[in-house]
Amino acid sequence: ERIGVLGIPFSKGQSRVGTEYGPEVLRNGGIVRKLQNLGCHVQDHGDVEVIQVENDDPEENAKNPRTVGLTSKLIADKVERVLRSEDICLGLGGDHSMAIGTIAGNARVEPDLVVLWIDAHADINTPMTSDSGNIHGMPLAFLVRELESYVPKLPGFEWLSPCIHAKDIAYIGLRDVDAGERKIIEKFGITAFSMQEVDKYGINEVVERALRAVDPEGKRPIHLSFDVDAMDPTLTPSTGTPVIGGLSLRETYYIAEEVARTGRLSMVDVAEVNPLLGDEKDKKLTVDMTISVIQRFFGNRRGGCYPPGYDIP
Ligand code: DIR
Ligand code: MN
Ligand code: MN
Ligand code: MN
Repeated sequence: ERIGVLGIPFSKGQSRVGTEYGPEVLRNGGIVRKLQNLGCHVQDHGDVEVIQVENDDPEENAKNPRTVGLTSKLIADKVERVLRSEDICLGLGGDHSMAIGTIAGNARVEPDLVVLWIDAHADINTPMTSDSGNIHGMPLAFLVRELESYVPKLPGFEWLSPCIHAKDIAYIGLRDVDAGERKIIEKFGITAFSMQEVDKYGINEVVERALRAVDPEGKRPIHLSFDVDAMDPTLTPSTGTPVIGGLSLRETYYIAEEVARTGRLSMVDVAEVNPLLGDEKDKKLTVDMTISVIQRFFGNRRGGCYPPGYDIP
């Protein structure tokens, strides 16, 4: 399997410094070598160029709109390029506004993709429903066709048109959802498994239902967007908006192993690692946990695995 790794050193979709160092700490943690050890053919495509627009005043309450919008276009172009030559793109963020570009770029290559969004948050605020004005809480609103009339064209976003349907999205891990987001989920019938449903049905049932809801026939490409705050903050403390009561390591591994097993992953986003938050121990734990989950998405199974072609020596 050919994996293209792409760094997205970006933080302007939210207000804390640090997520721009996500790609660096994940690379330093050995992510490329660890994927190679699984037998994957890994090509590191370096970092996307990020843009910083001067005097980027808020528009319709959204902060840094030009910076986020124009950087998202560069991300989309680069993701498209990577996916034309590789089987899967691994996008190392970066705050979660990165998904505007990664999903837009992926959809150019895989127009029939579905989105699995693993997050404590729904990230589907429109600029008007958002309290924070942070665009990392809005990426899906810019991408969903049914929301087009609810979302103003922000400066920097002229290039973007919505590319997915509300019914193509499934959430797992939600536990901090704003009122406007909840209304959107219900009004447009978005599949959403909060921690309440994870507790009620168990992670195995939740993953199966999520996959079946977006793709009953099991043949569409999967864009997996993983916000590390989906996991419990005891596991990934170095992140900007931790929420207690999150996914356990085993639940997260289960999601990753099952999604890998479909063989239909086209892109994995890894968002919101912020190595400047917490102490050294928090940072190391967050990076270690994140890398261990990424490996599960690319074939590392708890039951054991070996590279293609391997036999008993
Ligand atoms: C909140 C928090 N819903 C917002 N969102 C976060 O700012 O829109 N997303 N933290 O990851
Ligand atoms: Mn989140
Ligand atoms: Mn569709
Ligand atoms: Mn998020």
